[in-house]
Amino acid sequence: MQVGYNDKPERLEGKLVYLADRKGDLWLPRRRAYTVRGLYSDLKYHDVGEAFYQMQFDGSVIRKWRTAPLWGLGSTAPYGHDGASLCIDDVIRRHGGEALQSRQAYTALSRQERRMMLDFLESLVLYQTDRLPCDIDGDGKISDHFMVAGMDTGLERFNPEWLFKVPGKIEGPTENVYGEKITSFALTNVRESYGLDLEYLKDSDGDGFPDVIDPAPFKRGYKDGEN
Ligand code: HEM
Ligand SMILES: [Ca+2]
Ligand SMILES: [Ca+2]
Repeated sequence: MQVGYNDKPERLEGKLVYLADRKGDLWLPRRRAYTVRGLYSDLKYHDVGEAFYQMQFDGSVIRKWRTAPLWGLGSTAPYGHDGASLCIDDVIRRHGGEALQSRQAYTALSRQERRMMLDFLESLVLYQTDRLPCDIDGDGKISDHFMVAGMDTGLERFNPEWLFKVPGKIEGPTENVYGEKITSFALTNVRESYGLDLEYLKDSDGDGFPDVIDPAPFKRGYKDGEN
């Protein structure tokens, strides 16, 4: 999904981008490389000092942690693998070891410069793709009343259930326990849309073992709970 800011409705909007080409009846994946922007991690392990060390129950000590991607930082407090830092300033000041110079550079900034740095880090917020307005049927518009399986689902957005082979059909307008009018997004065709009756998913006794591998497909429990 390509996401950009649209000045007119003043919101982030998405657009589906195909990573495959249609050839006859088949979709052929392009398999080309792509760049992920804004991850802010080297995805490597570093010793960032004692303040991050963790003693395990067997007495061994974990000294290296994988650099946590900073995207989403603004809404993912508390920080550090242990969540021991309640704010971003705290977790930066916890850095030592291989990151000592970075911490020193940070603490040497003026108050105002530090504020700018934190403002930037706090601006790294991830959005929920399934709530993002998005043109998923490719007609070039984002509909306010997107119809799926004959039901008005409201704002057109990237909800995977709309893209199923058998799209999810929502319950639609109803009343909640307070008598208020609401739209229920509960699916009324869960079995068909999720393919729960497909040969390899069908689970007649509902014990989590599909019939095809369940020695007793009509008694709950694998081999009736014997083993
Ligand atoms: C000014 C530069 C830096 C800033 C602003 C910064 C910021 C941060 C923040 C905000 C976190 C917490 C992320 C979270 O919990 O979601 C973090 C974690 C981490 N950072 Fe940095 N960092 C800096 C430099 C470095 C450097 C130079 C290294 C390594 C050489 C490093 C290694 C790590 C590691 C390994 C973690 C994960 C710690 C854990 O999971 O407990 N950082 N950093
Ligand atoms: Ca559309
Ligand atoms: Ca079963």
